[in-house]
Amino acid sequence: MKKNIVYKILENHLMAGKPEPDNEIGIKIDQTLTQDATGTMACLQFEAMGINRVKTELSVSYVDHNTLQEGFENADDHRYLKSAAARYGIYFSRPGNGICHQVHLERFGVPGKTLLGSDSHTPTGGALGMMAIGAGGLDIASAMAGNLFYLTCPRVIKIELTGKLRKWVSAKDIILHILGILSTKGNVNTVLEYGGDGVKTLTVPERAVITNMGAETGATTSIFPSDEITRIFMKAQKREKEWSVLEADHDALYDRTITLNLNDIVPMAALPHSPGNIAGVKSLAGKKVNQVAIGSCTNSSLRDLFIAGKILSRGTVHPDVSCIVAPGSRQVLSMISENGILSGMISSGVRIMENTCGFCIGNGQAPESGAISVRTSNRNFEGRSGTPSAQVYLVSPESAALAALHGCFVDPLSMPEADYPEYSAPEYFAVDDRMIIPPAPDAKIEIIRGPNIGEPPKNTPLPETVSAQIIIKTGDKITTDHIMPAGARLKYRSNIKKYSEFVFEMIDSGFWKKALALKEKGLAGIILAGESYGQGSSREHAAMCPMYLGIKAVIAKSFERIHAANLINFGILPLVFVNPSDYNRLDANDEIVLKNISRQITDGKIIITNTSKNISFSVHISLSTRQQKILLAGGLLNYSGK
Ligand code: MIC
Ligand code: SF4
Repeated sequence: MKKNIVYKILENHLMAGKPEPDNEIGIKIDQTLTQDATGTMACLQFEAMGINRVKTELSVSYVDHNTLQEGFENADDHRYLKSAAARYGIYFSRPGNGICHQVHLERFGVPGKTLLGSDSHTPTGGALGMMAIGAGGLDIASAMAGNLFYLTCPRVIKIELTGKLRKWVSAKDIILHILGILSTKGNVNTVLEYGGDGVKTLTVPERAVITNMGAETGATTSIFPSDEITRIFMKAQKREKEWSVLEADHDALYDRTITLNLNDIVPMAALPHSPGNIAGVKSLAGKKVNQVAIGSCTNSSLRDLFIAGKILSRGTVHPDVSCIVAPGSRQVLSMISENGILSGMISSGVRIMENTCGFCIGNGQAPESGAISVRTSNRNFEGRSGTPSAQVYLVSPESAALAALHGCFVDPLSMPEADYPEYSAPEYFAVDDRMIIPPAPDAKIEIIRGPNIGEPPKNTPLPETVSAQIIIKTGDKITTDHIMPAGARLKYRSNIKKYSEFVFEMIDSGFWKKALALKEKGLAGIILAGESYGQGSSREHAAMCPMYLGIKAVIAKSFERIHAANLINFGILPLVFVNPSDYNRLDANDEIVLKNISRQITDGKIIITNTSKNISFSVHISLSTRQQKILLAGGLLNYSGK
């Protein structure tokens, strides 16, 4: 049979289930990646599993998210992670070494391997021909313990690229264009596989922009072939030996094909407040801009900073604009400091930031009230920048640099072609792994915990009858940023009792108190939601903290993949309306009852009685036998018997 790249990798790693769309399959995970914001809890969960050393081929723990050390909490987490990495056989990428996805691409990714990461942008690794998937921390801990990763076998959409990008148009415009077609919902359990002649015109860092932001479609991952371009990149990273070719068979089968001629792509932008709200930059030309932020795991490679830096160094940052640049890695930073790009940026008035996630996650650089902030990152959810009234637009480095100089949006295609900076990738990158600490040769290492680091919370098995109250009714597209805010709140990630006080902070800051009051009365809490609940970040705290507050079910019109899996891992029922209009008949404070849970879960359909309104309605839940057992046990940690 003619195989696409996705099925070639899946079949090579298949350990359970039939590899057919919509079946649950279990695959072997070769590599894992964790970062400090999700990784501290993942590591605590790994410890709770009682395994001596990780069982993967490679596991790397990065510190890149919570690097603003206001108070002792983040530094304590870093110290804990460093000691746990040495103890359990994990490589440790020190703070200052760079953003996990950029560094993993540079130093560790290998074509044809599986990578599971506790971060939704793990698919960045697909640029090297890896099957790279984001998941909740508990799933990563379980993979580090040598267990299989279970996923719904995906459908594969082929994105056939032809032609070549014009000058002033770049990879970010391609993925924004694709988001305009696919949107941020309705792509659960699909993989985007790239092919066609246009692929050969894109270098690995450009492919990585596309696989990175593919996460915003909700797809399981995105993947490129591993070809000659991949070999050249890996050689330049002094890792040519780890390269191998990986291509789809001629006439391989796909669920659907989308063809894009790269010559037709124009500069694009995602408008507030969704990465799926797409328009051409031309339609924004002249609109005033207050902040420009260049960086994040989407656009912080040497190529991107070279182009942006060349443009910026031709002038001065506009007096009404605050322009910041955060390089993606120490490798990128050291190369731009050697080739003069950094000094060009400094002289144009750029504010140079640490090479971390920083502004992207609202850790510092919150813009002024009501600001128009133009960013090269991948998410512009309301409030994520740290300023609730800000309007965030996502664009390419080219569009961002022009906006910084002009103080307003400028259509890059209105610039003379001859002014487009010429970039050619270096023969060798500045490889220096001294900021990556290999694990200790044996397990005789003391693990150091600070006072903010608690135990992973435990749940109780699901009772046969759940008497509950709806605490909140949200709308569509609720992101995990809405459920569990990041930014300044992130430092409580290792302290679930404290972090739980911020559940739904932006929508209803009293949520946690209401939930705890119900819990004390012996009633469960229910969350009611619209379409695409749980978009965005993989943060399992968006399930773990509601669990801590006594939430037993989320009833929604639809769920996003990673969040639905996290809810199951923490013993919360992800229930989908059979008839979506029933959503309109329910309200916050309604009391509801779910009976005969174990039988109804097995049937896949549950009848719920609303005792406040004297009505009943049906929801469905589609679970494998394994997932049914996890839910009834009260979550994955209980199910694993630990
Ligand atoms: C994000 O971009 O939202 C994050 C912060 O990287 C998250 C991970 C987290 O919540 O720590 C993600 O994308 O999964
Ligand atoms: Fe970090 Fe932003 Fe990338 Fe998330 S999206 S990993 S916060 S840079």
